[in-house]
Amino acid sequence: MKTVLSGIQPSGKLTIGNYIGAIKNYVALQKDHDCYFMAVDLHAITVPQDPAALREQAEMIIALYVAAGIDPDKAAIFMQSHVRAHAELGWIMTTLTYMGELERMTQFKDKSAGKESVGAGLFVYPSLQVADILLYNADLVPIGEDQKQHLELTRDVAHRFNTRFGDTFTVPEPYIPELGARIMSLDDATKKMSKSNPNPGSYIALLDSPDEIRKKLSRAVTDSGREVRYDPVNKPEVSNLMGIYANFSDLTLKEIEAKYDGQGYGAFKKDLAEAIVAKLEPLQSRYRDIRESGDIARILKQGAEKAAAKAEPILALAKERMGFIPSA
Ligand code: ATP
Ligand code: LTN
Repeated sequence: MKTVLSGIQPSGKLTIGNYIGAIKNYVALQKDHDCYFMAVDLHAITVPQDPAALREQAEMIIALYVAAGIDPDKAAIFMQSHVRAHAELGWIMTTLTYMGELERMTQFKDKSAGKESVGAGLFVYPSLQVADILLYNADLVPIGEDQKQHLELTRDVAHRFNTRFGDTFTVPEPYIPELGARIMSLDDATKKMSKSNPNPGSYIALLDSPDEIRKKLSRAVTDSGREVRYDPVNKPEVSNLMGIYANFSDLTLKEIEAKYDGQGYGAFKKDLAEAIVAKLEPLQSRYRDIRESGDIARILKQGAEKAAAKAEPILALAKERMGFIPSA
């Protein structure tokens, strides 16, 4: 059985971009893979986080994983910081990553742009991600397109380690959705929808109320035409909304075009809002049940134990290959 690993940062409220780009595939992959899904809290602190908000956002991710359909008895659901091997292999991987490689990372460039002081952790962030993935010998990593560059770095560092110290790590493959790999902001189709965007109108959060969802979609930017047609180059805003629609319904892009032929954007946006509400309402109700059940601590304990059991021997082997004296 192949191994799957992925994670989301507790750095804000999860959006439909996180759902389409990542969580939807986590749910699909758990059926026939050995799965590890975490909230990457050690990554989230590479930009300043308020402690109370960090805790709340981390719990939110875990509860949303379960509410979205990840079964904690099938997949390990855990906090990155509960499995200490992440921090340890993370350090080791910073020593195997080149400065030039880190300087080329677009996520670092985007997140540090215009900031006066930037923590060194933001720069070495990708090395920790390399460790996250190699620690489980993951074969597949479900991610959105923005993470492709980090995955390529992971593959390069895995090769580098294997060449220097002998075959140790599996070289992972990305698993990126065909439609929805990059959901764009509702207010600006040149920017990725992102949970840390200060404008809440730019994203739909998985926990937004039905009325918020309707309002945000009615305000979503479109072009001045009235044709519902998939053409990402010339009609990026409408094409983005169509991609979201296809992901939240059983309709294909062609069927969406046919359905709204000659109708303008009003009816299309209204139906899209209802399609999202219909999917999110049951998810939100499961979410509330899980938060109220007090079950999260147990899920996290079980998940961390399963994750550590897989990770520890892989870390021990890597250290031994590098020449560390094994502890007795
Ligand atoms: P932040 O704004 O804090 O950087 P984010 O919303 O970009 O966060 P991450 O925690 O960085 O989310 O990403 C979690 C997963 O969701 C990753 O696999 C990422 O590729 C995916 N993802 C995030 N945003 C989108 C999006 N707009 N479209 C598709 N996938 C996305
Ligand atoms: N860098 C990712 C989050 C992340 C991740 C991982 C994703 C950290 N470790 C391991 C997949 C596998 C992000 O910003 N979305």
